[in-house]
Amino acid sequence: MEMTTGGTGSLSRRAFVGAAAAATAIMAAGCAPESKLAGTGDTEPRNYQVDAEFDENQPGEWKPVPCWLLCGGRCQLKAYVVDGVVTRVKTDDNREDTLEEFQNRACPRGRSQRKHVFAADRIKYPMKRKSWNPGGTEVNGELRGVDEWERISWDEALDITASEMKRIYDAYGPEACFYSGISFCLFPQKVLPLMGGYSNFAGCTSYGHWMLCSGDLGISTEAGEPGVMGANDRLDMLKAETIVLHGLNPAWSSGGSPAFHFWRAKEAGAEFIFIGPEYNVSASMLDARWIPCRPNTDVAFLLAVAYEMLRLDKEKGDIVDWDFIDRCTVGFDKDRLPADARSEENIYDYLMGNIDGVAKTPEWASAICGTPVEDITWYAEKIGKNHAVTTLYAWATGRNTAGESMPQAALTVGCLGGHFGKPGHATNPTEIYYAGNEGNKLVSAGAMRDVAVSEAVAGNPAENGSTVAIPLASLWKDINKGSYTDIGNCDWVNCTTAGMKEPEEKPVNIKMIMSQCSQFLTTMVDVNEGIKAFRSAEFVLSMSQHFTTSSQYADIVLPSTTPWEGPGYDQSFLQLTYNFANRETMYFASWAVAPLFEARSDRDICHDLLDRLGFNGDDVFPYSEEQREFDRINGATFIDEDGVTSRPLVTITQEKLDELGLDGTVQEGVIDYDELVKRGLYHVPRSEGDNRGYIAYADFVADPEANPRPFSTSGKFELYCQTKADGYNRMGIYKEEIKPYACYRVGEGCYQDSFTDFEGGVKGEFPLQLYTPHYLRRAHAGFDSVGWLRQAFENPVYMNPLDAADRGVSDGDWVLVRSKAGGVLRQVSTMETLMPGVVGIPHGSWQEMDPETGYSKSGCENVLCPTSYESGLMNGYNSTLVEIERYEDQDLLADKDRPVVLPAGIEE
Ligand SMILES: Nc1nc2c(c(=O)[nH]1)N[C@H]1C(S)=C(S)[C@@H](COP(=O)(O)OP(=O)(O)OC[C@H]3O[C@@H](n4cnc5c(=O)[nH]c(N)nc54)[C@H](O)[C@@H]3O)O[C@H]1N2
Ligand SMILES: Nc1nc2c(c(=O)[nH]1)N[C@H]1C(S)=C(S)[C@@H](COP(=O)(O)OP(=O)(O)OC[C@H]3O[C@@H](n4cnc5c(=O)[nH]c(N)nc54)[C@H](O)[C@@H]3O)O[C@H]1N2
Ligand code: SF4
Ligand SMILES: [Mo]
Repeated sequence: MEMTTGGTGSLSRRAFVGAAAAATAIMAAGCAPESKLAGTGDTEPRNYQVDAEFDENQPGEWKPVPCWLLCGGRCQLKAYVVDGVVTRVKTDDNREDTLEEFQNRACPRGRSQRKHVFAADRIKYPMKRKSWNPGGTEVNGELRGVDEWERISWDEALDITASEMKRIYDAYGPEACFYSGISFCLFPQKVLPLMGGYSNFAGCTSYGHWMLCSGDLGISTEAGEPGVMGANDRLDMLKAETIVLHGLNPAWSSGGSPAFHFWRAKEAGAEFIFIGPEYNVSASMLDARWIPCRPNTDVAFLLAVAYEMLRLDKEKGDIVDWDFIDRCTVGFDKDRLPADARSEENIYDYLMGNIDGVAKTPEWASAICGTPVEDITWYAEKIGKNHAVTTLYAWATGRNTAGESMPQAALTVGCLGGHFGKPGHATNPTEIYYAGNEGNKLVSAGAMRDVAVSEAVAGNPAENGSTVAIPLASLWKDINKGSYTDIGNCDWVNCTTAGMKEPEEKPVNIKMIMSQCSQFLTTMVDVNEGIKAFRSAEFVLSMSQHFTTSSQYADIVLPSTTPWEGPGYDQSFLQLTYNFANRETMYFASWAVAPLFEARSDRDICHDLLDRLGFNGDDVFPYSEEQREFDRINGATFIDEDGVTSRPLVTITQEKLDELGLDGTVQEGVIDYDELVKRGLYHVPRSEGDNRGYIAYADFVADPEANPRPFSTSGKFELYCQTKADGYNRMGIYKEEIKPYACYRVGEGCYQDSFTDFEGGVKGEFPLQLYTPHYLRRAHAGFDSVGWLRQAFENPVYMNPLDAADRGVSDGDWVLVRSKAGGVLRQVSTMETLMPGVVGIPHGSWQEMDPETGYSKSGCENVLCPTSYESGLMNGYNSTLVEIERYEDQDLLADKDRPVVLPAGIEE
């Protein structure tokens, strides 16, 4: 196995510089094969551009391996394995890189994946926190995060875990167990239901306000996530005259090939526009025109755009697509209200000022969103009906406290221009995994055999999922105060507001916290409250690959394998993320090495725990992972050249089944089994004019009566949506009534809140608006301890030079960033391309708290993002108000020089 120096603490400074230069070169080159670029992680500087030592003739083999985190992309990695040791990583080289068959090339994180798998902070053995003992009497919870650790055996670890779970479930009931993560992972799927259920959060960390009402409005949610499949495919995007990135940053948030699709559109002549608070790297790459807009003010901006479209249409015509409004929408004005409308109010009257006396003019919006008046007018004309406009929004625009009208404002503007269902025209709330290439999947994996826990264990109330749903925006605070307001939940898949209910106060009494496959102690708002919650529990369990924040604050840590280790890696998490590959690709990667140290797969851990909890692990996991992995291949299908017929992908012979000793179907496909396994992916070719293209909403727009939108009451796009208003208002968390049409509202953490006197221009205690971009160094919290990435990407606080000068700080200075929730220490990086008054801290740093001051030394931005009762089922990460001041402390280490946190007390 490779010995790695993944911890930054053990690398020399000179090596940092060399590796940082290499990573920058990777980014700049973007396309050179990894075998020529990768270093070995040893301590001497070397020429990373040409690695003369690498010899493909040495005995070994390239194995396609997964790149598996929630990173916004899905690319190919291949690991060169010599005697069970991975010596090199490269990316997709299965075919030439052409427009038809682009390569799925890895981003810097994927190219560093070797340093992630073989990281110094991989959990090597089961561990127990020294001052904690089972039984509930020797907890010493305040020592969580600072205590020492001891190595224990697997038997001991599983026995303790099972006995603690039984004790807590017996004494306090299932609701006392909080599963700190997303419920599609194995522990909440296969173990906790059998125990009678568990507590979980309500809402969604990801989609923001796009989650709650997109379906109700008629926006695409059929693929499970709001907006996925709501825009056209990559070849159609070449037909757009104008492409608007509204808050979108594919170069960072959709690693791999998507940036290339956008680049192709640029080459094909598209003009790009970026709307948001910073001129980000994607905007810069595409030479976009920047329309500045402060965070959390997009609704005001869009309302003024709609106002201007109507004005210009009246003045000179040809801006508004009235035919589209008539055929495909309801609710534009009082003559077009839907059947279920309970009010005469409507968006037209609201825009004109007939409802609240304020016309939504560019001047009105500009005072809020900071966009120059003439930019609003220019944009309104630019997106008129006769231009082929594709507008792609980031979910980031909905991760805002007052963003409940964001989806409807976007829809309204898109409908006025008629930008749906036609070549080159699209309006879509997100572009992450399928960025720049939306559409039905052209190749899919087969279903893996599985058995539902309710069937596996007779007589058990196994449908018990989460029994307590604490609104995520107040999650930790509610746990700490022992009660929460039940305002319902929403389904992450095909979400509508139907799940929102009238508020009901309920007690909550958490005694056990369990993490697996999520990093909520880093990724949820108000991390300091989260630490308090962790420290108050009787038992905290983490099933983890690395010594993450959630592991650092646990009592028992069970080492999980990564998908590079096998055999027997559970596919549940991986399977899900595989589906995020662009529509033309599906992965069938292999494992590369044996489990590291004593790590075991989540599946095996859950299996053995079930045995100890009084169940039979074999009942719940009756099939081998080899069989299930084979099912994915055997059942894989692709869409044939006619664009509709689904056919088997892989040729499987009886001899192959016999050789593998697995159950399956003999069939004729288009690729041989061995060839597929060697390649590790299948890529469906595309060409212009083929039958595999995709135009979102094409059927609906062609004939809305025959093809109604599935979740909107009227079957049309709802510019007046009674369901939206009723759903939001039912929860009772807003100070003012939410309207059935797109409406601007001042909420907690809004721009106006940064003033004590908005009209008078007097700023308050927290005058700066913080946004928290998804960052190329990490996939959320994933990759945070990888030395190469720390060296390549600083984790500063971005500030406009004017704001920095006002505070007497400049590049590299240490500052304290303070909000009402906590403090974070960072170095300043000034950017002219950031609106004054707006600052940014990259999302995902693990928390390392200074024990004396309580400030985050590691830059964990969610220490700053506050609990917000008004945000309810979503987190308003980008609505955080802060102040910044110089911080003098000679001992602070730049991020790249900070040692990786390792479990104290455990020998390395
Ligand atoms: N590198 C990397 N990529 C990722 C992830 C990751 O962790 N790391 N996570 C993946 C996941 S799960 C998701 S959900 C997606 C999220 O993808 P997005 O939601 O698109 O990501 P963000 O980086 O939050 O926001 C993108 C840009 O929006 C702008 N922005 C921020 N706030 C506002 C606002 O209020 N208004 C406007 N107009 N613009 C604003 C900023 O310019 C920011 O750079 O990313 C995915 N991709
Ligand atoms: N401030 C701020 N916070 C945000 C956001 C933001 O924009 N700003 N974005 C939000 C968004 S969009 C999202 S989707 C959430 C994501 O929030 P999370 O889901 O909590 O984030 P991840 O870091 O992806 O969590 C997955 C972790 O599980 C672990 N893991 C991965 N695979 C396995 C496995 O097979 N077994 C085990 N045991 N562990 C595994 C890895 O440590 C990884 O870090 O973050 C949200 N948080
Ligand atoms: S975009 Fe995601 S899948 Fe692709 S290489 Fe980067 S981390 Fe891996
Ligand atoms: Mo997300």
